[in-house]
Amino acid sequence: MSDVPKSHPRYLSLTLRDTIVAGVEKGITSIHGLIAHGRGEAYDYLIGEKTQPFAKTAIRAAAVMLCLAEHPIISVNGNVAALVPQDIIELGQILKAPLEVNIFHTESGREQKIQQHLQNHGASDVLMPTTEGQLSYIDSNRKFVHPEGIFKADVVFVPLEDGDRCEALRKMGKDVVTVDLNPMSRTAKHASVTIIDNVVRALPLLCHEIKTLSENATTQKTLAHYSNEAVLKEALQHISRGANG
Ligand code: PTJ
Repeated sequence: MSDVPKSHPRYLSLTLRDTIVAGVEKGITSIHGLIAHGRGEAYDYLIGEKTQPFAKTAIRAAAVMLCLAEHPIISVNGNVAALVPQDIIELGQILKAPLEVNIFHTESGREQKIQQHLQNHGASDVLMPTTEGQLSYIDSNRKFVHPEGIFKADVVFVPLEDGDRCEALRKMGKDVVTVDLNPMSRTAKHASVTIIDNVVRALPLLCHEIKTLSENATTQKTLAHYSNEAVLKEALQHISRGANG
């Protein structure tokens, strides 16, 4: 870890950078993940580095969608494994859903390192990509999935996605819940529910929302009234108000 003093005005953002750099050093995060993180930082800056109302609306819908799923699955890439290992494991435990390692940039041994990293943090059920399960409409490494995981799932939680798989999953009739700071990304536009927030803030809130839901009886009304398009529009309006204000 670097020696950023706690008094630094950008302490949180700088420690997150340390975390993602450590992910690369451990071999779980791709070097490309640093670029993706930088892009995320820029959008986070624009949304005010806080969970905004449009994200809260999406978190509520995401909680309901994941709770109502018959076979929910949580897809984990190199950035997510580095930034939020504990929260992603907790989400799996609350939903009783397995985690599945699925990465875009193929690097020898990285999938196994992510699996091991999650297990070191206490995960018991971590599925791995296979050649038996393959997604249609996609040519990248992300097409290799587990037959009992992403292949079979009706709802896929895919934070920090690069777009191609989100579209493929939707074409295959699956619902996709994503977390993406960029409201203009292909993933944000194609997902069923897009949480425009930093994954480090959104995941604890999502876990809390699901716990509260299970205590109160899950309601389909939230989903019936949810519009992902409206959420994306609100996020863009929020960004442009900031830029103009
Ligand atoms: O481990 P791999 O090989 O699967 O690679 C993972 C990355 C993230 C590198 C890969 O999926 C990729 O290249 O993604 P993109 O196309 O850069 O898209 C990532 C999206 O996540 C961008 O829209 C970023 O703005 C957004 N993002 C980055 N960091 C965060 C984020 N969204 C939420 N929270 C973040 N911390």
